[in-house]
Amino acid sequence: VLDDVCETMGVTLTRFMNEVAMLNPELKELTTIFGAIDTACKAISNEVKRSQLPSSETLGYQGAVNAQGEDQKKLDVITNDLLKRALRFTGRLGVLASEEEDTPVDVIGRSTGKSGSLEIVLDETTDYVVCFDPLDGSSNVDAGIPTGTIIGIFEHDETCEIDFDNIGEDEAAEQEARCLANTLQPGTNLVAAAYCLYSSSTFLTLTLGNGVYMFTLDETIGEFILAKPNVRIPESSSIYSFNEANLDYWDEPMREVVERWREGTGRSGVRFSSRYIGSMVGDVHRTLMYGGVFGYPGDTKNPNGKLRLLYEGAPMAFIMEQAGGLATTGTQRVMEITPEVVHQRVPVIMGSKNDVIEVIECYKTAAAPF
Ligand code: P6P
Repeated sequence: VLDDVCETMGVTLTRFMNEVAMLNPELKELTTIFGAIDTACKAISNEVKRSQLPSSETLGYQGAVNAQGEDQKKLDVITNDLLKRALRFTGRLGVLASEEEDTPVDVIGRSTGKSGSLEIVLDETTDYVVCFDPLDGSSNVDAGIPTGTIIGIFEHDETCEIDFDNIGEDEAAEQEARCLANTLQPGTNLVAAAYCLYSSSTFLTLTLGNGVYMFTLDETIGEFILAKPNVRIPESSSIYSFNEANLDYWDEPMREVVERWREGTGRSGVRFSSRYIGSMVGDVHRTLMYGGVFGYPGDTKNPNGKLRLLYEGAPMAFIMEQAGGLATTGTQRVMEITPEVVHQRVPVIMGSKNDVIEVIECYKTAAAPF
C-alpha cells in the first residue's frame, strides 16, 4: 500500500503520513507519533546548528553523567528532553527508553510521590513503546562532525497500572519488572524505526516495515520533503567502516575479513576503501547510500562492542534490512536478540548483503573449521 504513496515524491512528511493513515487506518496512531518526531527532529537540527554560535548556551558539558557513565553534554540533555516532551504530547506512548535515562521512563504517568522509582502508568490508550538515542555521536558536535537521532518504535500490547501507594515494595518491584519487560523486546517486534542525520543537510530516514523512505529538510519552508522513496542499499560494495584502531582486539574472523577486503583478496576481489567518521548515523547513512559495511564488532576489551541494542543496533538493523541489507553480530541476526537490560550492548556489522554474508561465513568457518 505504501507504494501508492511513494509515487508522489516531493511530498512533505506530514502529507506522506496522512496518506499512509488513509490507506492503512490501523497505522493512524503510529503516524501521529511521526508528527511528534517530525517536530522534534526539526528542533534538534536547529539546536545542533546553533550550538556553535558564540552566543549559544548549549556549548560544553552539562556537568552531569548519564547512565553510560559518560559526561552529559548540554545538547544531550536538551535533545533528550525535547524528544520526550514531543512524544509525551502524542498521548499514545508508554514506557520509553533513552540513552540519557538510567531506567525506562513513563510518558503517561501520574506523580506517585515515590522518588527514584519506575513510575509506570500504562492504560488502554497506550499503543507504543519508543526507544531512542536523542543525539548519537554528540561528542562530535564541537568538531562539526555529523550527529544523529535514532528511534525505534514497538507496539505496547499490555497495559499495567501500578498503585505504588497500596502495594508492598516486592509486589511493586515485580510489577515494575513485568512492565519493563514490555520495553525489552527484540528488533523483530519493531513496527517502525527512524534516524535523523544532522549533516550537510538534515535527513530523516524511516521505515514502517514496508521499505525505507528518506526525507530531506527544506529549511525555507520548515518541512521534511520526500527525496528518496524505497531506498535500496547496493548488494556489494568496496567500502568498510570500522574503527581500525581496535583491529588487534577483534575476533579473528572479523580481522581476517577486513584484511582480505584491504588486500583485494575477498569474495569480490576488489580492494576496499576505509571510511569512518565515528558517528553511527553518518556512517550508516553513507553505507545505505553508497553501499559498504559499517561495524562495531566485539573485541577482547568489550565482547559486546560499544553500540546499544535497543536504541542503536536494532532500529538501524531494521532500516538496513528493509533497504535490502543485512545486520549481524557475526553469529546472530541483530534483530533477533532480546535485550535483558535496557542499555545492553551488541556487536554490530551491517550493510551490503553480499559483503555481510562474507563476514557471517567467516564466523561460521571459524566456529566449525572442519
Ligand atoms: P569509537 C558515538 O560515540 C558512538 O556511540 C557511535 O555513534 C559511533 O559509531 C561510535 O560511538 C564510535 O566509537 O570508539 O570508534 O569512537
